Amino acid sequence: MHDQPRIRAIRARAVLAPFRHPPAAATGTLPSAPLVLIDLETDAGITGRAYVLTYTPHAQKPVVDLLHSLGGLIEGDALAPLDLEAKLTRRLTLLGTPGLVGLAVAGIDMCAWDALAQARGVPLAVLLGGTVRPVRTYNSCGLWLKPVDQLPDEAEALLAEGGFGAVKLRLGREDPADDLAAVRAVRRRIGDTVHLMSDYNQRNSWNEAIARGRMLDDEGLYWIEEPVRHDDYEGSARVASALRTPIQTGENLLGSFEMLQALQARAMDFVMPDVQRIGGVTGWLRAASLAHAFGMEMSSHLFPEFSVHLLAATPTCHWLEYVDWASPVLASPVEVRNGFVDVPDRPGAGIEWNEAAIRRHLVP
Ligand code: SMN
Ligand code: MG
Repeated sequence: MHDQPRIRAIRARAVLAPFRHPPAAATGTLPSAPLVLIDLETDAGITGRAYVLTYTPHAQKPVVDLLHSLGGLIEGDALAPLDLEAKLTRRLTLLGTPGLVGLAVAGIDMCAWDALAQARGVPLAVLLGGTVRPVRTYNSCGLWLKPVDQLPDEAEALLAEGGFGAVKLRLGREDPADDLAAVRAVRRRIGDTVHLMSDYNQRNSWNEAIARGRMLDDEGLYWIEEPVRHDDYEGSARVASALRTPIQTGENLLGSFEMLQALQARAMDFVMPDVQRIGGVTGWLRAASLAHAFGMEMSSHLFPEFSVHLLAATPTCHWLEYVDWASPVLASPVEVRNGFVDVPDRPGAGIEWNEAAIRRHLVP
């Protein structure tokens, strides 16, 4: 029998991390990033680390409390992520695990996988059977819903900061003509060889999405993301079959069973689960198998620190979404070189806190 570390405790802290480009999407705005930083301590002297994003500061304290009390449920348990997931899911079946509970469970799962990879002395991607390799990424840090004349300079600056070959533009202005003007202004500046992703953040009815999508169908967009409400799989499927531009969705899928339903409904051409909503590393692996079975390219949503490892172990690996939202509290933030992020060549997922910065941004 090999040594199996056991879980000692979970500690969680809330921080508000400042943005370089505060998000302003069709779904709303964020003044700062409300993060919950999680440490899972084991009896082997190894600490697993991850963070979750609550989108609103009002949800931070409840998630911290949930993490502390769920930590009590798994104290003394073996560091075996699949067993922990099964135990927590079973204990929470009557309540169900979407929402804040799901975020907490996903955060614990990510910490457990990180700690296990550290215990084995390998990067998370390697523990999952992949290799330390570069993953293609696009810059998603800017190009929010702002005046069209500001976009070309910003697009150019975003591309330059990591030698990016791809960038995402947010859509969903009141007047569809303004979205078209935004796409054209950015395209004119970045040229034809740079990939331009776009995101409606669920703002349209499916009729509207088709009408707006037809206006953009000849603009060479790499994908149109979330054209309709995220859970309207049938509406999204109608849009996908009406347009030539690929439809991308997935950031709001809660777990692999929802993903299966969306895939079966042909709701999208490309899929991009979010590691905290899909159920952590465990949920991601299940989602990656589904994407493989459906022959569908799979990208990530936010969380580049974990997602780079996961995409390196995803059979239909497509694009890493690069955002720097947690960078202010990380000791070694994700770095982009020539449009790629390297899987960090150190044990675990590679998350280490910048404690001095955390003290500055801590929510008391
Ligand atoms: C997004 C994510 C988080 C907040 C606002 C907007 C966007 C994306 O949908 O895909 O990055
Ligand atoms: Mg999106």
